[in-house]
Amino acid sequence: MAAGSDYQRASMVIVGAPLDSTTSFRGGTRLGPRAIREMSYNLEDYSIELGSEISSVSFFDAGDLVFPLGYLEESLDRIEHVADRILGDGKIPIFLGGEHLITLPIIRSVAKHYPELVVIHLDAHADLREEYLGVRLSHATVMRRVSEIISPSNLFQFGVRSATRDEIIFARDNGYMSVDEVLGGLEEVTPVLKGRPVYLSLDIDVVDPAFAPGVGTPEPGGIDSRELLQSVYYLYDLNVVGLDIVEVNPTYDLSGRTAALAAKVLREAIICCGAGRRGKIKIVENNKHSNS
Ligand SMILES: [Mn+2]
Repeated sequence: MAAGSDYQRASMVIVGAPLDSTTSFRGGTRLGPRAIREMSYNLEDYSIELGSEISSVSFFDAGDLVFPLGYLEESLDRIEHVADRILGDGKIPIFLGGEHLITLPIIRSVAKHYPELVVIHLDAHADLREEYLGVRLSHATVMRRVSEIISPSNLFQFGVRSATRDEIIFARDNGYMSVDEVLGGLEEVTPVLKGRPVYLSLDIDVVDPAFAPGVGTPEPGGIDSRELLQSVYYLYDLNVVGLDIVEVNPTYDLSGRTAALAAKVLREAIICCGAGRRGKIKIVENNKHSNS
């Protein structure tokens, strides 16, 4: 919805990364990007909360990457290459998963361009394992690998409610983790992150399975869809240099509600980030999410 046709003029570029290689419990995330696009056509152009139209932001949809099935490293290299190109052109990459491992090659690229990079990670799972099922590259290890690139002290995790004892110890000793909660943690952390380059990695399973059942590894006890949307408004005051929305799995998405939520979150994120690029938009009255 509302994506322009001109790559050159776009400030943001959407890329579908339908990787579904290391998904351990139940597959299907490769169908995520197209389901999010389809649901986007149901949305209004206008965001009441932000007082702005998404069509006022110039963004381009580059379509989906094609991966050689079974060749994981080659697939990850392709993602990194595309991220390099988008960042090299001075644009914000927005990746739609696909499984969470896509975040690793994206961060490899973003960290090259922004050495002071901070990653905000919303997820039911810590994804901090040293290895999983005997391998180091997995959707369950992705944030551990990311922390090796940016340093664990630059990784901020929210909404986590599933982890091993070792993952919790690692997070407590080295990073920042807001267990269960999202909004309270963001309230605490975002003032400190202002001005720094920020990447958002959003695993849709941070939301409770009641609101987002279409995921590979459902974890009860999550936030509701309203709280996820409110979380995204924190991006408004931050210098967002890239983001992803991962793990939407249409195979288990009753009524398409997970893809619908992802599409709406994406609309709000695009407007928030676009506003930062062109000198903040005028916020509607009674909006408590921004003081700009
Ligand atoms: Mn997860």
